Amino acid sequence: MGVVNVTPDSFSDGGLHGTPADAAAAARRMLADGAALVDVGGESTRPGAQPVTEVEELRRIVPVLELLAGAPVSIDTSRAEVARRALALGAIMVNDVTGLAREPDLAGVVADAGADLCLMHMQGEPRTMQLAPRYEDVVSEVASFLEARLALAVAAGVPEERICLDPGIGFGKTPGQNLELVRRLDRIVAIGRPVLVGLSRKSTLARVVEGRDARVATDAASVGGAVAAFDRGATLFRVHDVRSHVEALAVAAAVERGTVAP
Ligand code: HH2
Repeated sequence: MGVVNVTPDSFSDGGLHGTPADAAAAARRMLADGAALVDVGGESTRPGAQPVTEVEELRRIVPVLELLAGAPVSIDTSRAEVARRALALGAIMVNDVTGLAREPDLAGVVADAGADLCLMHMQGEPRTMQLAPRYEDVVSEVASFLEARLALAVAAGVPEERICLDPGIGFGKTPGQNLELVRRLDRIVAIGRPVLVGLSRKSTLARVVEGRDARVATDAASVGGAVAAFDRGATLFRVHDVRSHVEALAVAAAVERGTVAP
């Protein structure tokens, strides 16, 4: 899954795509590089980010989705109305970083459209989530949350086969908690749905490589994180540099199979 942020303030690519045409061109490059889908988002969820209005979120994403008609697009939103508009414009998946906590009606919108749904765990909200993340056991708490949200989505009519789960790396978690979630990813995988991870360029990886104050990790660090998550059962990867991840994960998968051809 290639990341296409149409925001002025996203943590690694904020302001990168100046116009809708730039964003759509970047998305098409990611698909040409081997992405299975592109995740278009109009509201930054980086630590400290302020929410944008629904009108502004729509203003940012609609022109990009219009230009991407026919391409496999996921919409990164936690708002039901934004999801509804995006699905009407051809998006095939909704990626909700609040796991239906912000607008539970979103599940019905996904169900009506017959779309896929990604449910992610977040503690708190982006504006404050990194101030004091607190867990007894981060892995079992994230797993319990995801199990409960999966049940909620299914009860709202989204078929289980259309749902994937995401531990939400960096969303209300310390660097140690993020690494622990990847180390024990088997607990999330055991829920029985495909697991998506977003480690790409996140500060936990930069901390590992560069020390305390680093904020944006390199693509090499990101690839290392993705391969470690793959080894523990992740099957979907939300990434900025698609080509390096496609190549690294193709090799990791070939080693897993023990054959060159899939
Ligand atoms: N991470 C970000 C945004 N959306 N969605 C899922 N499912 N998983 C993630 O880990 C995830 C996500 C944050 O990264 P980015 O989009 O690059 O930055 P921003 O939120 O500042 O736009």
